[in-house]
Amino acid sequence: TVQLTIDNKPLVVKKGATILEAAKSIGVHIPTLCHMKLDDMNIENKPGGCRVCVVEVEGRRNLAPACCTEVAEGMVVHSHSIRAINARRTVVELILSDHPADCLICAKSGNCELQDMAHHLGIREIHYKGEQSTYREDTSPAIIRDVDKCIMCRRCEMMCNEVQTVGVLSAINRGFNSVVSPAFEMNLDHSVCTYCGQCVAVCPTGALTEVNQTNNVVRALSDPAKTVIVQTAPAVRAALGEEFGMEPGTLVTGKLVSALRSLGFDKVFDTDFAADLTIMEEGTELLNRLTKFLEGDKDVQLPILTSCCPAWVKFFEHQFPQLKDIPSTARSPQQMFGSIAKTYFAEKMGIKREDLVVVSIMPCVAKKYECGRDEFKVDGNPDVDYALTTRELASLIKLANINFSRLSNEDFDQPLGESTGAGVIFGTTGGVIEAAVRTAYELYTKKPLPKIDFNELRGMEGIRQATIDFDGFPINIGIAHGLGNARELLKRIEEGESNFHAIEIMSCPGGCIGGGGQPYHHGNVDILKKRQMAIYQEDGNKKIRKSHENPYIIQLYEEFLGKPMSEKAHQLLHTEYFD
Ligand code: HC0
Ligand code: SF4
Repeated sequence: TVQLTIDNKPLVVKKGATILEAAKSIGVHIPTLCHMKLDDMNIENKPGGCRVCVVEVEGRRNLAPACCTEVAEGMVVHSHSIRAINARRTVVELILSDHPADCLICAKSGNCELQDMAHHLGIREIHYKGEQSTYREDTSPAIIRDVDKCIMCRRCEMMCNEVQTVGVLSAINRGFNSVVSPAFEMNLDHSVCTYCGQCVAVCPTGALTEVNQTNNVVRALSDPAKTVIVQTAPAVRAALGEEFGMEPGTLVTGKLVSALRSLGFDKVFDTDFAADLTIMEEGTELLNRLTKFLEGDKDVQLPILTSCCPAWVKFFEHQFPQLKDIPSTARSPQQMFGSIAKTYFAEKMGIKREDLVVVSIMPCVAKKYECGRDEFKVDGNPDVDYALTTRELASLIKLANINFSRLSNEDFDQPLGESTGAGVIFGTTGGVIEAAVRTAYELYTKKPLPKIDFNELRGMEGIRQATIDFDGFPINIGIAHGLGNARELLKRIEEGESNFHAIEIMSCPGGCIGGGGQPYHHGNVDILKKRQMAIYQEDGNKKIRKSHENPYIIQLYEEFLGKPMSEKAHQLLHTEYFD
């Protein structure tokens, strides 16, 4: 251990800790801009680049960046001496001298850490005149890069390269022109970007934001010729409240439904219903493959990989095309919902496909890209028309002056609004495979589950594994969240090391609760854990907790689809992957 003093308070910390960590341990807040640490996940960005965290250390001539200076025995630190404060102001003024001053109309206004920092430091004047570099805006199906607003904190680079191992973003150019960009200033949609949105989730400024489709939705809602229905993803209900000042982990399912009804949607449905449907298809596919395997079929593709996360799909299409026969062919719940809505539901209601608009509310930015993929369109008409992020929905609710916290709780509409606990847990890492196990176990063993909660599949570790006893047949399950962890697991499969039967992969750390479209968590992993707890709480509250017991799913098969993996189910609920 090391003894030191920070702001006249003595403390003891472990050797190797930084001044920033030491200060935090006694509740001293040192402001940071480029630094970001996701505790427990081994994710830390500390390039020491912005210098906002400089502190005065007695006996040292230069100020020390707290994020990357280790504590030393007897160190005496002053975190807010006049020298430190002046230096911070200068640093931020220099950043601002090279930054567009369009806060009033910036997409990030109100959520911008640079704006907050300027306010926190009381900057009223910019004494320096930088050279404003100008880059063209890069618009992709999911993400907009407004590169003039890049401040080179390189958090996005950390997420893209180290956490996701996609490697699209890196620093280019020098001096005032330096920014983070794909190689050769290529557009994102020409790169191997997965649209996971983790760069957007950590960008402190307006340099990276999602494509905003709220106006398209408002226009559709105002068109009397259109029937507009909405589906909400599992993870949205565990995070939307944060946008309205509620504690992280507050479940707002009933208020969410009520707000969507107030906004004017004709039907408020649930993606969780389609998650149950996904389990019917994917679970059956798993059992088919297992049966063939047990019969000695050497060509059977195991392990089966989940396929509901669109960034993960794009990742393996680019990076592991040789493995493209392994993932389940089941479409994601978002797309299954759209497909069923524009066939079964439209027929039931007597609405023409082109007069039905399907909107989804997703914690994800890649869902915008997914719903635009050609294979999910019929004669150019997409199964899902618009996918809004949780943040975009919050802005719509605010635009309509809805007092969210005072809304009463309402229930989803039927038939596409009924879901089980299994559908709900899709929203967190480990949930999709737990939902699949609940159904596959009962279908395989023809016995009721002895217990519904599979705690061995839960948690936040990047790669997890567990063996579940299917009445004498041990099923080996793998789970990875974050694409870097997924890559690690895929490598093991390629090297023939793995004896997994089924693997769940989600692109975002934490799964969908940590999606790139969720309220900004500013690196606070506790927020993700609270959202995760909320998801399991919702599951526990549900009367029905296994997908195959959802009465409306049973009805859908009876009235329309026949049985799982039927020809019709294949046509409407499955897909193929491309190199
Ligand atoms: Fe997810 Fe989904 S669980 S990807 O994380 O599978 O976005 O919440 O909606 O589609 O259901 C996201 C969340 C979904 C889908 C579902 C899956
Ligand atoms: Fe990288 Fe994901 Fe951002 Fe694409 S969306 S640039 S893959 S972090």
